[in-house]
Formats: sequence, C-alpha cells, structure tokens
Amino acid sequence: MFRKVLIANRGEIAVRLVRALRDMGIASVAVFSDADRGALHVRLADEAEHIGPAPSAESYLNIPRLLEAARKHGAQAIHPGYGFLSENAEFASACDAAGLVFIGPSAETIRRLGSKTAARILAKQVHVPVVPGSEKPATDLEHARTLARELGYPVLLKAAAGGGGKGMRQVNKESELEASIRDASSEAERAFHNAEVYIEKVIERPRHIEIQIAGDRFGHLLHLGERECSVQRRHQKIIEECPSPLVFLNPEMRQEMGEAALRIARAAGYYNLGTVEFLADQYGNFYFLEVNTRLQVEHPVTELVTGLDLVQLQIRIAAGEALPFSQEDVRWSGWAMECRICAEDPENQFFPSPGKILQLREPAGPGIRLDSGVSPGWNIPLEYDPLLAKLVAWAPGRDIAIRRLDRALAEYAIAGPVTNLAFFREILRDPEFERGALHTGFIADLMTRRKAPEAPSLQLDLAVALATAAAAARNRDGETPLEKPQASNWLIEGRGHLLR
Ligand code: MV4
Repeated sequence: MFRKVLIANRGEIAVRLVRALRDMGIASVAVFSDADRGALHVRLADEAEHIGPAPSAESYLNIPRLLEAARKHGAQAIHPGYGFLSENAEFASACDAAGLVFIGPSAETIRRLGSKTAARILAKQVHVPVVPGSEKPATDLEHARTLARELGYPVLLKAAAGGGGKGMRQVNKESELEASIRDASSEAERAFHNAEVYIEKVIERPRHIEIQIAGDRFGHLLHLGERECSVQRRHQKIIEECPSPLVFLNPEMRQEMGEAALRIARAAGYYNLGTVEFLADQYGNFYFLEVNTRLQVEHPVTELVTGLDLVQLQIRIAAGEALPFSQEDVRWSGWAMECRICAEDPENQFFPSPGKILQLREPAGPGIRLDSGVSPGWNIPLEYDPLLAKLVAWAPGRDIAIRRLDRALAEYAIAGPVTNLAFFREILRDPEFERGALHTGFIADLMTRRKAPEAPSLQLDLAVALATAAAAARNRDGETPLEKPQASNWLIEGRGHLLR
C-alpha cells in the first residue's frame, strides 16, 4: 500500500480524500494556490505545498508543479478528485512517466471514453441501447437533413468531444437545421477545439440515471447500483439520490442498467471507479449517454446505501489490490439524498456570492453526513466552483430521508455569503419532488411555477382549499406534512396546483 498520496484538488473533495487516506493510515499531501492559503483541506492534510497563483490554469491544472510537489514530498500516488485534471489522459500519462500512480483508470481508457461518438460506437458494439441517431459528423447538410427527417423532429445536435451540455442544440424543424449545425459546431470548436457534431433524437423529459462501477487490475468488474441526478439546473446537479425513485418502482432496471454499464466497462478495459450515465424515458427505456472516468461529486449517496467507502476502494485498486467482494455481496439498504450547498443566490439567477463566512453552524445528528470544505472565517474565492459542502441524509425510506434532510437544512446556518440553503427546503416540499416525479427539466419547471403571478383572492381561496384537501389526503396515507409556515406552504402548493 502507498505510504503517502498527493491530492491534486481543493475544497470539500480534498477534505474527503484526506479523511479516506487517514482512515487507511496513509499520509496526505495537500496542494494549494494563493487563494487557498489556510483552506480547510490544507489545514487537515499532513503536509502541504504551494503550487501557484489563484487561477486554476496556473495552479490546480499545472501538471509540472503538481508532479514536482509529489516528488518533493515523496508521494507515491496522486488522487485527482473530480474536475480539474481528473479526466485528463495527458495527466494520467504524465503521472505514469514520473513513476507516480494515477488513482483512476488508464490514460488509454480515459482517452477512448473521452470521445462521446467513440463511446457511443463502443456501447452499440456491446448491445447497450443508445439514443437513435448517428455518430457520423453532421457536416454534410443533405445527409443531416435525411437523417433528421428519419428520426423525426425535434432532434439534438451534440458535440463529439462534448459532455455536460456544451455544444448541444435542439432543432425543432428542418428550416432551423443548417443554422443550428453552424452554431453548435462553432461552440464545440471554441469549447473543445473540435467542431464535430452529430445528431440524436430528443428524449422528452428524460431522467438522468447513472451506474457506479468498480473494477480492479485483474479484470474483475462490478456495479454498485444507480444514482438519480435529474434535479439539476443548466447541467449542474443540485440534488442526487440513491436509489432512483424510478428504479425503486422497477427493480429489474438496476440489473439491466448495471449489466449494460459493465459490458461497456469491459470493452473499454476499465479499472478503478467510474460512472456510466444513462437517460431514462417515461416508458422504462434507458439509453447510454457517456462514461465519467472519475470519482463523482455525488458518490456519498452510493456510500451510504451500500456501506462501502468508494475512495478507499479507489486507493486499494490503484495500489494493485483485488476487489475485496463480489457482485452478490453488494447490498443496497435504505435511501440517501444529497444537496449541493453553494455560495450562490437562487433569487438572483443563481449568481455566485463569494465572500467571508462570518459564522457557521453545521448540522449533525442521526442519518446526517456533511462533506464540507469550509470553516468559519474562510473567504470563499471567486476563482473556483461555488460548492461549499454536500449535505447528505440517509434513512430507511425516501420520505424519512427527505425529512431528515429538511431538519438538517434548518439547523445549517451560514452567515456571510448568500447560499442556496433555503431553496433546498422549497424543493424538498414540492409535491412533484415528494412523489419522485423527476426529470431533467424539473428545476426549470419549478422556477416557472414560483415566478407565476399572485393568484387573485377568489382563486387563492380555492388554492387554499385544494392545498388543505391535499394535506388531508397525505395525512390519510399516514404521512405527516413537513412542519412549515402554513400560509406560504399553501401559497406554493396552491399555485402549483393551479398551473398544472
Ligand atoms: C439528451 C437529452 C435528450 N435527448 N439527449 C445533456 C448533457 C449531455 N451529457 C447529455 N444531455 C442530454 N442529452 C437526447 N437524445 C437531454 C439531455 C439533458 C440532460 C441530460 C442529463 C442531465 C441533465 C440534462 C439537462 C438537459 C438536457
């Protein structure tokens, strides 16, 4: 096993990695930019090294500085966390060349799965369903027209090198196709230095469901179930949960998606941890989207439901150990749900709200886990992602997990920056959310619902009556509504009802 590992990341994930390493008796080396002097991850690590100025291009993305820090401190491996260099094949190669273990899959696997079209072809080869469409670049307009007509509008243009929605364009009718291809290509060129776009049929109101996979260097591969990540805004996930409410109702989906994910992993020579993303439609169909070759932000929900430590697992696999259990040993118990606590203002278009944390009261208690990267007095830099912490609840079932999360959100107090804490409480008591009726447009719909003009007083009376009836119906089902200011609750529920 490694004696010392360098953490090429910052914030809450760097703290998470320090903790896993300490649990394993491995020394940790933190790195920090000018903006992160005195950051929590630096204070908690065993050793720390300054790697450059605040802009990430000169610090957390600076490969020579990271390798030099690892050499200087005598680290044997590097954990990249998520974001930054975590899916950079060149970095994985550079680690190999410097005699350091990159904690992740091989550079070759990262490269192969980095191209969305190549991954799509791989998925098809192993009989995993993909969204109807074509991997061919949509450069020949005549060919693109014919294909789009066959698929039926609306169609989606996606960047071959893309991911995360960049370079993606929905085309609703043929007259828009040519201009959309031009737009999407130039956006893809700017973002990825690769203008190639391809065409898919649009899946309407899809769910985003992903499968966690794990593999060792001996070819053993297994899956750790799914996470549902449909609650997102502009391709930024906001709430994730395990199990998926859809899979919970259709348990055979877990095995089907799990086996599909493993066929792709096997074909890609995958080892270490990874995530295979799918879109699921309302009819129980699922379609392969892409593979993330890193530890994901939302890994804690899988940890709480499977009882596994995914970071320790990554480190053991990277050190050459075999997977210490088999597929039959993996059990899913209860329900976990995660909120991404960010310094951003939901009342002002989610604008970042950096600044100093003047006071901090952190939640705790039964079923609550907080993965935080901040502490009182910390000045949130504007150079990086606004994620402050991940608040995760576990409970035997979904309703109780929501209650616990709400309780913890009520305990949580962050004075200084504006945060999305209150927005989460609103989501958790949304009737559609409570039912688990999720899709990737959920937040956009919620924002429309809450922007709706005040109902006239007669309709308001009706709304109150309907909301009261709904609450009574819930009580008959044996559930107590969340404790909340009744008037505003009725307003929110009543408006939603009127708009549906
Ligand atoms: C789609 C889709 C609907 N139909 N593909 C967005 C990011 C990229 N990785 C794939 N994405 C989508 N692909 C087809 N054929 C809808 C999305 C999508 C989405 C997917 C996952 C999570 C959030 C999303 C938000 C909007 C659109």
